[in-house]
Amino acid sequence: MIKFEHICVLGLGYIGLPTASLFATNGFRVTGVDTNPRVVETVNRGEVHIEEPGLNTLVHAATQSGRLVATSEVPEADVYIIAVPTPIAADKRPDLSAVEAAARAIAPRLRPHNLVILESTSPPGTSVGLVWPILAQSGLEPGKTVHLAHCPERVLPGQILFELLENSRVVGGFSRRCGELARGLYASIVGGAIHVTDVTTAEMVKVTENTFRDVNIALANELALVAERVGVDVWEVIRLANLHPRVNLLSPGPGVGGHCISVDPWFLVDQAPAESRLITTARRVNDAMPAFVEAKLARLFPAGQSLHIAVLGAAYKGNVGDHRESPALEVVRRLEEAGHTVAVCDPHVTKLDYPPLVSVEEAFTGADCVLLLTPHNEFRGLDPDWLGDLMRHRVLLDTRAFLDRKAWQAADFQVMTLGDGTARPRRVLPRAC
Ligand code: SAJ
Repeated sequence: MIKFEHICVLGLGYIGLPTASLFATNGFRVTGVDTNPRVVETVNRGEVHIEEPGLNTLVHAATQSGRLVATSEVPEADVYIIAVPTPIAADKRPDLSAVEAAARAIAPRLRPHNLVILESTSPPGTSVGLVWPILAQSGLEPGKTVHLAHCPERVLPGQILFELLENSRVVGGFSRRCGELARGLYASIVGGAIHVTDVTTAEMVKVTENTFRDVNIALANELALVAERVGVDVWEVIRLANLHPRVNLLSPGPGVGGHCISVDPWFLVDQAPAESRLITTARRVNDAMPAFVEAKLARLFPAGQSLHIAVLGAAYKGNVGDHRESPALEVVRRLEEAGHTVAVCDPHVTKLDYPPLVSVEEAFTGADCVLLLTPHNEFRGLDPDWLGDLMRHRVLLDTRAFLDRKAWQAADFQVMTLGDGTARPRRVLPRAC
């Protein structure tokens, strides 16, 4: 029976830091490794560099106990967990350089019976085709003297800690034994079921989950475009269609952002471009939504007019401060490029290079239109009467159908949502019908 005591987590980001802290607070000795010296210093002070509910307290507890220490050097350990970013490059191809660098840093430290786990979401084939050949340079044999598994993270930003503990996990082993060893390790922190499969299947499962969500959202977004043509409200269509027991459409919006759903489908496309036509189209439909928002807004005012637009939200989704790949920022960029003045407020985003964030009052003062892009709960508490008095025109375009339409209408706002059918008049039925 192999006993794991010392875990080295490579990458102290959204997944690595909570995972390292959870293992530490569950009795393991954990070394967290990050290439960014500021991250190492912050964690060793018991603080966090990312915004996630509850993470501060957990990291503080882990470092206070002396069981979590951050460093920039990979030590010898029993288990290595790779939790580094796997972004896409400008050409939409996966950039696995951080995974490769992590594997290269681990290889010289490997000893018999070590377990190496890739947690980073990766294209199917990464463990076998990229990670293992590098680890094999240690002279150890896969599935025999050293163990390799893929345990993709599946947690939702904004509720990472809860989901790390409660979600089920899929664990893929290079061999059955590798999978069982990884299952045993995760069972010490995970309350949900742990399903063991082979390593490449586990990689594809994770990417499939996010691709499913992306394609579903793309369908909702496409329905919003169709509804605008037909002249009906897509939100009412989706609400009623979802009453069917076998229909579960997600919601339209200004696009799909974040570091997961807007990225991971490209991992499948990269593996099989000719076969991934639907997946590619879904990505393109979602990426086209910021342009659709801009066009819908432009139609509300006389052509050529330069507007002052109050934007609610910069984060990629509601109630988080993460603005990576945020469609809100793409909408803002487009509006500014079209000559409009845009004032953005976001109570969750703390660091943003551009645009500068302003208070709600500043954003609304003199505005021709309010544009809601991110559904933060705080925006539900806004007082349309007071804000309307600050504005030049009382117009609201709510891309998430999030605000209380009746309350804003009662304050004399002209209220539109994305896909509400107001872009064009309702089409009459063709005569043949
Ligand atoms: N969005 C819509 N309409 C919807 C739902 C979401 O437009 O109906 C948009 C959001 O506003 C956001 C984007 O999609 O811009 C993605 O948000 P999300 O909440 O759907 O997902 P993420 O990226 O925050 O987290 C996903 C999750 N995957 C699945 O639910 C299948 C999470 O469980 C994964 O762990 C995470 O990706 C990841 O790390 O891969």
